[in-house]
Amino acid sequence: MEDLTKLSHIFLENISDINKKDRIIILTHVDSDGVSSGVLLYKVLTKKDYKNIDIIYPKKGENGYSERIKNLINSSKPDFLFFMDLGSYPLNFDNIRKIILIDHHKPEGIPNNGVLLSSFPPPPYISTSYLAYLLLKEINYNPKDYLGLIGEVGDYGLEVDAPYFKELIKKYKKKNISLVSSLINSARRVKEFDIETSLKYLINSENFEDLLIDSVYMKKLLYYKDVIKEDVDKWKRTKPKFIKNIAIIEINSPNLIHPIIAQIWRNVLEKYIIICANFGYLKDKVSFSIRTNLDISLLSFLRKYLKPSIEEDLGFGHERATGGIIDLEKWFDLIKKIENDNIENNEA
Ligand SMILES: [Mn+2]
Repeated sequence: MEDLTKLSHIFLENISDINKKDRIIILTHVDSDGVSSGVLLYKVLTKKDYKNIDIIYPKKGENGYSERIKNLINSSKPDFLFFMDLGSYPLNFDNIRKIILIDHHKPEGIPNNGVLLSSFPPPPYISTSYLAYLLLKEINYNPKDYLGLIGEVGDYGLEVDAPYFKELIKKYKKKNISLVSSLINSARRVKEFDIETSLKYLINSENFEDLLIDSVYMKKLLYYKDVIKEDVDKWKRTKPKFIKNIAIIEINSPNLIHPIIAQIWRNVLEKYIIICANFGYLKDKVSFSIRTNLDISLLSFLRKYLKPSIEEDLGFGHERATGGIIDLEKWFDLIKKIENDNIENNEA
């Protein structure tokens, strides 16, 4: 990644342009990194007396650059738009003074009037919430450290080599940070897609301890966590089908567990490309996740067979973690292409 001091200067320059009465929209991803990023920024800005702020997020199965989101943003006429943890694409929005993107995915371009603050490429592995924390700390805006940490642990786990990480993990304890992070992730994984609860859970906290007390939010999130655990247990033993070094696992769950199942198999079949396809998450669609431990680019792998598409959230993300949501027909076509390609390779 670029030098943090340099990035924070760019950040300060752009963030200081915002007037107290400006309309600000924070558009954020819905996983623990996204939700904690959005809330971290929201809390910093409200403390600084910016009053006209809303947090919005993509719907189930939607990404941050869909037509619906574009229309929603254009009709609510923000002066400033923050894009958190949603990647960066060269899409244009009307009449927005500035778009500030904070992210760690591989950028595909930048919107007009956009400034991208990115920790890509790693190392160090710095998630969006952690990058937001580091940037805001660097410019003395006093961000809440635990909000940065929750997303970092959600995306990259407990053994990260990032600034201040060791001391923060010690301060808040591995077990507790992991719990909170997985509670937030559970809200977006269950079929209810209850982001309002995970947002309120974090917004209502003044310090990390508040997240560990028995609240209505926590009760709900604990229930979601159980639902997901049970469902993962149910599907994790599904036998893969193999095409050369590609393992395909087909499941049928209403919950967003395909990334977890792919992750589990990634660690079992270390020399394989793992594709977990979920036929039950969205009606008439196949939602799939690709993971691998191999030193290859899954983005390039997938793009060999399919054109990346924003509407299908297809073929973006990370070199070792990507996926998409496609029609059944397109899915079977993809499998056919992979089969043909690998049979030819076998013969060569
Ligand atoms: Mn992230």
